[in-house]
Amino acid sequence: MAEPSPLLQLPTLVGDLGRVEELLRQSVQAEDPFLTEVASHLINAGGKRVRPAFAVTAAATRDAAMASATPEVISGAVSVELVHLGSLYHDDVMDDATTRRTVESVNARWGNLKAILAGDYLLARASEIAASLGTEVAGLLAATIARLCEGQVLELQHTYNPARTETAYLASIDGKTAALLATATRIGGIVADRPRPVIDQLTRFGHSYGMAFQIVDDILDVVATDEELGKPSGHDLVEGVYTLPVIRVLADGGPEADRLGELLGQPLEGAPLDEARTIVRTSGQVDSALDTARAYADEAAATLADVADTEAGAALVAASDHLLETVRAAAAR
Ligand code: GRG
Repeated sequence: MAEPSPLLQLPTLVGDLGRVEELLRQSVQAEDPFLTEVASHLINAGGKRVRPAFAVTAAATRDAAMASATPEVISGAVSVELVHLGSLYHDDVMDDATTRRTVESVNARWGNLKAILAGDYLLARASEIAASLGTEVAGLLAATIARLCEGQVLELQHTYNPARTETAYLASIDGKTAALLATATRIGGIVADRPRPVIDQLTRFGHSYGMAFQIVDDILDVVATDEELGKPSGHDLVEGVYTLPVIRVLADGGPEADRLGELLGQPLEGAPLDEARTIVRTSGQVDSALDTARAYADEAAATLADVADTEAGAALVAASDHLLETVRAAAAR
Protein backbone atom coordinates (compact mmCIF):
# COMPACT_ATOMS: atom_id res chain seq x y z
CA MET A 1 0.00 0.00 0.00
CA ALA A 2 2.81 2.42 0.86
CA GLU A 3 6.59 2.61 1.04
CA PRO A 4 8.15 0.64 3.95
CA SER A 5 8.78 2.61 7.13
CA PRO A 6 12.01 4.68 7.18
CA LEU A 7 12.95 2.81 10.36
CA LEU A 8 13.56 -0.30 8.28
CA GLN A 9 16.28 1.53 6.39
CA LEU A 10 18.34 1.77 9.57
CA PRO A 11 21.31 -0.56 9.05
CA THR A 12 21.06 -2.45 12.35
CA LEU A 13 17.29 -2.47 12.87
CA VAL A 14 16.51 -5.44 10.63
CA GLY A 15 18.98 -7.59 12.58
CA ASP A 16 17.65 -6.29 15.90
CA LEU A 17 14.07 -7.07 14.88
CA GLY A 18 15.22 -10.60 14.00
CA ARG A 19 16.46 -10.92 17.60
CA VAL A 20 13.09 -9.57 18.80
CA GLU A 21 11.36 -12.36 16.81
CA GLU A 22 13.54 -15.01 18.37
CA LEU A 23 12.93 -13.81 21.92
CA LEU A 24 9.19 -13.33 21.28
CA ARG A 25 8.86 -16.95 20.21
CA GLN A 26 11.04 -18.16 23.10
CA SER A 27 9.06 -16.16 25.64
CA VAL A 28 5.80 -17.99 24.87
CA GLN A 29 7.21 -21.52 25.11
CA ALA A 30 5.01 -23.15 27.74
CA GLU A 31 5.33 -26.64 29.20
CA ASP A 32 2.04 -27.50 27.50
CA PRO A 33 2.51 -27.58 23.69
CA PHE A 34 -1.13 -26.57 23.23
CA LEU A 35 -0.64 -23.35 25.22
CA THR A 36 2.52 -22.65 23.24
CA GLU A 37 0.57 -23.07 19.99
CA VAL A 38 -2.26 -20.75 21.02
CA ALA A 39 0.10 -18.13 22.49
CA SER A 40 2.28 -18.20 19.35
CA HIS A 41 -0.60 -17.90 16.88
CA LEU A 42 -0.52 -14.14 16.27
CA ILE A 43 3.27 -13.96 16.62
CA ASN A 44 3.54 -16.38 13.71
CA ALA A 45 0.90 -14.43 11.77
CA GLY A 46 3.25 -11.44 11.48
CA GLY A 47 2.30 -7.87 12.26
CA LYS A 48 4.34 -4.75 11.66
CA ARG A 49 6.23 -4.82 15.01
CA VAL A 50 5.92 -1.02 15.22
CA ARG A 51 6.28 -0.96 19.02
CA PRO A 52 9.49 -3.05 19.23
CA ALA A 53 10.96 -1.05 16.33
CA PHE A 54 10.27 2.16 18.26
CA ALA A 55 11.73 0.80 21.50
CA VAL A 56 14.93 -0.29 19.74
CA THR A 57 15.25 2.94 17.75
CA ALA A 58 14.58 5.13 20.81
CA ALA A 59 17.39 3.31 22.64
CA ALA A 60 19.69 3.79 19.65
CA THR A 61 19.49 7.61 19.92
CA ARG A 62 22.34 7.09 22.36
CA ASP A 63 24.93 6.98 19.56
CA ALA A 64 25.36 9.32 16.58
CA ALA A 65 25.51 6.31 14.24
CA MET A 66 23.12 3.52 15.13
CA ALA A 67 24.63 0.48 16.89
CA SER A 68 23.03 -2.93 17.50
CA ALA A 69 20.72 -3.14 20.49
CA THR A 70 21.83 -4.60 23.81
CA PRO A 71 20.06 -7.76 25.06
CA GLU A 72 18.21 -5.57 27.62
CA VAL A 73 16.83 -3.33 24.87
CA ILE A 74 15.64 -6.40 22.92
CA SER A 75 13.92 -7.62 26.11
CA GLY A 76 12.22 -4.23 26.57
CA ALA A 77 11.03 -4.31 22.96
CA VAL A 78 9.64 -7.84 23.41
CA SER A 79 7.80 -6.93 26.62
CA VAL A 80 5.97 -4.14 24.82
CA GLU A 81 5.00 -6.33 21.84
CA LEU A 82 3.72 -9.02 24.25
CA VAL A 83 1.40 -6.47 25.90
CA HIS A 84 0.20 -5.41 22.44
CA LEU A 85 -0.44 -9.06 21.53
CA GLY A 86 -2.29 -9.75 24.79
CA SER A 87 -4.51 -6.74 24.12
CA LEU A 88 -5.24 -8.02 20.59
CA TYR A 89 -6.27 -11.44 21.96
CA HIS A 90 -8.68 -9.79 24.40
CA ASP A 91 -9.89 -7.19 21.89
CA ASP A 92 -10.81 -9.90 19.39
CA VAL A 93 -12.86 -11.70 22.04
CA MET A 94 -14.71 -8.46 22.85
CA ASP A 95 -15.38 -7.78 19.16
CA ASP A 96 -16.10 -11.42 18.28
CA ALA A 97 -13.54 -10.86 15.48
CA THR A 98 -12.97 -13.62 12.95
CA THR A 99 -9.72 -12.38 11.35
CA ARG A 100 -6.55 -10.73 12.66
CA ARG A 101 -3.24 -10.15 10.86
CA THR A 102 -4.83 -11.82 7.79
CA VAL A 103 -5.33 -15.15 9.64
CA GLU A 104 -8.15 -16.64 11.69
CA SER A 105 -8.37 -14.89 15.07
CA VAL A 106 -7.50 -16.86 18.20
CA ASN A 107 -11.10 -16.74 19.50
CA ALA A 108 -12.47 -17.91 16.14
CA ARG A 109 -10.04 -20.84 16.08
CA TRP A 110 -10.05 -21.98 19.72
CA GLY A 111 -12.96 -20.16 21.37
CA ASN A 112 -13.19 -17.24 23.80
CA LEU A 113 -12.05 -19.05 26.95
CA LYS A 114 -8.76 -20.15 25.46
CA ALA A 115 -8.22 -16.77 23.77
CA ILE A 116 -8.67 -14.97 27.11
CA LEU A 117 -6.32 -17.34 28.93
CA ALA A 118 -3.67 -17.19 26.24
CA GLY A 119 -3.96 -13.36 26.28
CA ASP A 120 -3.42 -13.45 30.07
CA TYR A 121 -0.40 -15.70 29.52
CA LEU A 122 1.12 -13.17 27.09
CA LEU A 123 0.62 -10.36 29.64
CA ALA A 124 2.21 -12.49 32.36
CA ARG A 125 5.26 -13.16 30.18
CA ALA A 126 5.49 -9.45 29.36
CA SER A 127 5.46 -8.63 33.09
CA GLU A 128 8.11 -11.22 33.86
CA ILE A 129 10.45 -9.81 31.20
CA ALA A 130 9.78 -6.21 32.31
CA ALA A 131 10.60 -7.18 35.91
CA SER A 132 14.01 -8.44 34.75
CA LEU A 133 14.72 -4.87 33.56
CA GLY A 134 14.15 -3.25 36.96
CA THR A 135 11.34 -1.81 39.03
CA GLU A 136 10.91 1.35 36.91
CA VAL A 137 10.24 -0.63 33.72
CA ALA A 138 8.05 -3.16 35.57
CA GLY A 139 5.95 -0.36 37.13
CA LEU A 140 5.70 1.50 33.84
CA LEU A 141 4.49 -1.57 31.94
CA ALA A 142 1.92 -2.39 34.65
CA ALA A 143 0.61 1.21 34.60
CA THR A 144 0.42 1.04 30.81
CA ILE A 145 -1.69 -2.13 30.89
CA ALA A 146 -4.06 -0.19 33.18
CA ARG A 147 -4.12 2.71 30.68
CA LEU A 148 -5.08 0.29 27.88
CA CYS A 149 -7.96 -1.02 29.98
CA GLU A 150 -9.08 2.55 30.79
CA GLY A 151 -9.01 3.53 27.12
CA GLN A 152 -10.95 0.45 26.12
CA VAL A 153 -13.56 0.99 28.84
CA LEU A 154 -14.03 4.59 27.64
CA GLU A 155 -14.64 3.21 24.16
CA LEU A 156 -17.15 0.64 25.43
CA GLN A 157 -19.04 3.34 27.33
CA HIS A 158 -19.77 5.09 24.03
CA THR A 159 -20.54 2.22 21.67
CA TYR A 160 -23.57 2.96 19.48
CA ASN A 161 -23.62 6.50 20.90
CA PRO A 162 -23.99 9.03 18.04
CA ALA A 163 -23.46 11.79 20.64
CA ARG A 164 -19.89 10.59 21.38
CA THR A 165 -17.76 13.75 21.56
CA GLU A 166 -14.35 14.39 20.08
CA THR A 167 -13.01 14.82 23.61
CA ALA A 168 -14.31 11.38 24.62
CA TYR A 169 -12.81 9.85 21.47
CA LEU A 170 -9.38 11.45 22.07
CA ALA A 171 -9.37 10.33 25.72
CA SER A 172 -10.07 6.75 24.63
CA ILE A 173 -7.35 6.53 21.98
CA ASP A 174 -4.90 8.16 24.38
CA GLY A 175 -5.32 5.14 26.66
CA LYS A 176 -5.88 2.30 24.23
CA THR A 177 -3.12 3.16 21.76
CA ALA A 178 -0.94 6.21 22.50
CA ALA A 179 -0.06 4.99 26.01
CA LEU A 180 1.66 1.83 24.70
CA LEU A 181 3.60 3.63 21.96
CA ALA A 182 4.74 6.19 24.55
CA THR A 183 5.85 3.31 26.77
CA ALA A 184 7.70 1.64 23.88
CA THR A 185 9.91 4.67 23.30
CA ARG A 186 10.20 5.38 27.05
CA ILE A 187 11.38 1.84 27.81
CA GLY A 188 13.93 2.16 25.00
CA GLY A 189 15.21 5.38 26.59
CA ILE A 190 15.25 4.02 30.15
CA VAL A 191 16.97 0.75 29.31
CA ALA A 192 19.60 2.55 27.20
CA ASP A 193 20.22 4.85 30.17
CA ARG A 194 19.50 8.05 28.27
CA PRO A 195 19.38 11.35 30.21
CA ARG A 196 15.97 12.10 31.78
CA PRO A 197 15.11 15.07 29.49
CA VAL A 198 15.75 12.81 26.48
CA ILE A 199 13.64 9.99 27.98
CA ASP A 200 10.80 12.51 28.40
CA GLN A 201 11.15 13.71 24.80
CA LEU A 202 11.12 10.13 23.54
CA THR A 203 7.98 9.48 25.60
CA ARG A 204 6.21 12.55 24.20
CA PHE A 205 7.24 11.47 20.70
CA GLY A 206 5.72 7.99 21.20
CA HIS A 207 2.54 9.48 22.64
CA SER A 208 1.93 12.00 19.83
CA TYR A 209 2.86 9.41 17.20
CA GLY A 210 0.43 6.98 18.88
CA MET A 211 -2.43 9.50 18.69
CA ALA A 212 -1.73 10.03 14.97
CA PHE A 213 -1.37 6.25 14.47
CA GLN A 214 -4.81 5.47 15.93
CA ILE A 215 -6.52 8.29 13.97
CA VAL A 216 -4.92 6.91 10.78
CA ASP A 217 -6.05 3.37 11.74
CA ASP A 218 -9.60 4.67 12.26
CA ILE A 219 -9.61 6.54 8.92
CA LEU A 220 -8.36 3.38 7.18
CA ASP A 221 -11.28 1.43 8.63
CA VAL A 222 -13.60 3.80 6.76
CA VAL A 223 -11.68 4.19 3.48
CA ALA A 224 -9.56 1.05 2.89
CA THR A 225 -10.55 -2.32 1.44
CA ASP A 226 -10.62 -5.66 3.28
CA GLU A 227 -7.52 -6.74 1.33
CA GLU A 228 -5.58 -3.64 2.32
CA LEU A 229 -6.47 -4.10 6.00
CA GLY A 230 -6.07 -7.88 6.19
CA LYS A 231 -9.43 -7.94 8.05
CA PRO A 232 -12.98 -6.78 7.28
CA SER A 233 -13.14 -3.00 6.77
CA GLY A 234 -15.99 -0.84 8.11
CA HIS A 235 -15.78 -2.85 11.31
CA ASP A 236 -15.97 0.19 13.63
CA LEU A 237 -19.32 1.30 12.19
CA VAL A 238 -20.63 -2.27 12.48
CA GLU A 239 -19.53 -2.47 16.12
CA GLY A 240 -20.82 1.00 17.03
CA VAL A 241 -17.38 2.56 17.54
CA TYR A 242 -17.80 6.06 16.13
CA THR A 243 -14.39 7.49 15.31
CA LEU A 244 -13.11 10.97 14.42
CA PRO A 245 -14.45 11.37 10.84
CA VAL A 246 -17.86 9.98 11.89
CA ILE A 247 -18.06 12.21 14.98
CA ARG A 248 -17.22 15.22 12.82
CA VAL A 249 -19.85 14.45 10.15
CA LEU A 250 -22.48 14.17 12.90
CA ALA A 251 -21.32 17.39 14.59
CA ASP A 252 -21.34 19.27 11.29
CA GLY A 253 -25.14 19.27 11.00
CA GLY A 254 -27.04 19.37 7.72
CA PRO A 255 -28.87 16.63 5.76
CA GLU A 256 -25.86 14.27 5.74
CA ALA A 257 -25.53 14.42 9.51
CA ASP A 258 -29.26 13.83 9.86
CA ARG A 259 -29.18 10.79 7.56
CA LEU A 260 -26.08 9.35 9.25
CA GLY A 261 -27.73 9.91 12.64
CA GLU A 262 -30.71 7.87 11.46
CA LEU A 263 -28.48 4.99 10.36
CA LEU A 264 -26.26 4.88 13.46
CA GLY A 265 -27.09 3.85 17.01
CA GLN A 266 -27.57 0.18 16.10
CA PRO A 267 -25.60 -2.69 14.51
CA LEU A 268 -25.20 -2.12 10.75
CA GLU A 269 -24.76 -4.45 7.78
CA GLY A 270 -25.51 -4.59 4.06
CA ALA A 271 -26.93 -1.51 2.30
CA PRO A 272 -27.25 0.73 5.41
CA LEU A 273 -23.60 0.03 6.26
CA ASP A 274 -22.52 0.91 2.70
CA GLU A 275 -24.61 4.08 2.82
CA ALA A 276 -23.12 5.17 6.16
CA ARG A 277 -19.56 4.57 4.87
CA THR A 278 -20.26 6.51 1.69
CA ILE A 279 -21.62 9.48 3.64
CA VAL A 280 -18.46 9.56 5.78
CA ARG A 281 -16.07 8.97 2.85
CA THR A 282 -17.52 11.73 0.71
CA SER A 283 -18.02 14.23 3.52
CA GLY A 284 -14.72 16.07 3.66
CA GLN A 285 -14.31 14.91 7.26
CA VAL A 286 -11.84 12.21 6.24
CA ASP A 287 -9.56 15.06 5.14
CA SER A 288 -10.21 16.97 8.31
CA ALA A 289 -9.38 13.89 10.42
CA LEU A 290 -6.22 13.46 8.33
CA ASP A 291 -5.28 17.05 9.19
CA THR A 292 -5.63 16.22 12.88
CA ALA A 293 -3.46 13.10 12.45
CA ARG A 294 -0.90 15.23 10.62
CA ALA A 295 -0.87 17.77 13.48
CA TYR A 296 -0.08 14.97 15.98
CA ALA A 297 2.61 13.55 13.67
CA ASP A 298 4.17 17.02 13.37
CA GLU A 299 4.01 17.41 17.15
CA ALA A 300 5.82 14.06 17.45
CA ALA A 301 8.59 15.15 15.09
CA ALA A 302 8.99 18.47 16.89
CA THR A 303 9.60 16.83 20.31
CA LEU A 304 12.87 15.20 19.30
CA ALA A 305 14.98 18.38 19.34
CA ASP A 306 17.85 16.90 21.38
CA VAL A 307 18.29 13.72 19.33
CA ALA A 308 17.29 14.71 15.79
CA ASP A 309 20.96 14.83 14.75
CA THR A 310 21.48 11.12 15.51
CA GLU A 311 20.78 8.50 12.86
CA ALA A 312 18.06 6.89 15.01
CA GLY A 313 16.49 10.24 16.00
CA ALA A 314 16.31 11.32 12.35
CA ALA A 315 14.66 7.99 11.48
CA LEU A 316 12.01 8.53 14.17
CA VAL A 317 11.27 11.99 12.75
CA ALA A 318 11.08 10.46 9.23
CA ALA A 319 8.71 7.74 10.57
CA SER A 320 6.28 10.36 11.81
CA ASP A 321 6.43 12.14 8.43
CA HIS A 322 5.83 8.79 6.72
CA LEU A 323 2.83 7.77 8.82
CA LEU A 324 0.35 9.73 6.75
CA GLU A 325 1.55 8.02 3.56
CA THR A 326 -0.10 4.78 4.68
CA VAL A 327 -3.54 6.34 4.39
CA ARG A 328 -3.21 9.01 1.68
CA ALA A 329 -3.72 6.69 -1.32
CA ALA A 330 -6.77 4.96 0.20
CA ALA A 331 -8.29 8.28 1.30
CA ALA A 332 -7.83 9.79 -2.19
CA ARG A 333 -9.96 7.12 -3.91
C1 GRG B 1 -5.34 -6.84 28.54
C2 GRG B 1 -3.49 -5.24 27.79
C3 GRG B 1 -4.93 -5.57 27.93
C4 GRG B 1 -5.83 -4.69 27.53
C5 GRG B 1 -7.28 -4.87 27.68
C6 GRG B 1 -8.63 -5.07 24.93
C7 GRG B 1 -7.99 -3.89 25.55
C8 GRG B 1 -7.99 -3.74 27.02
C9 GRG B 1 -7.42 -2.95 24.81
C10 GRG B 1 -7.40 -3.04 23.33
C11 GRG B 1 -6.59 -1.99 22.79
C12 GRG B 1 -6.50 -2.05 21.30
C13 GRG B 1 -6.79 -3.28 20.53
C14 GRG B 1 -6.09 -0.95 20.69
C15 GRG B 1 -5.89 -0.87 19.23
C16 GRG B 1 -4.43 -0.68 18.98
C17 GRG B 1 -4.08 -0.81 17.53
C18 GRG B 1 -3.92 0.44 16.73
C19 GRG B 1 -3.90 -2.00 17.00
C20 GRG B 1 -3.35 -2.23 15.66
O1 GRG B 1 -1.97 -2.06 15.80
P1 GRG B 1 -0.97 -2.36 14.62
O2 GRG B 1 -1.46 -1.68 13.37
O3 GRG B 1 -1.16 -3.93 14.44
O4 GRG B 1 0.40 -2.02 15.07
P2 GRG B 1 -0.07 -5.05 14.08
O5 GRG B 1 -0.91 -6.27 13.79
O6 GRG B 1 0.71 -4.60 12.87
O7 GRG B 1 0.79 -5.21 15.28
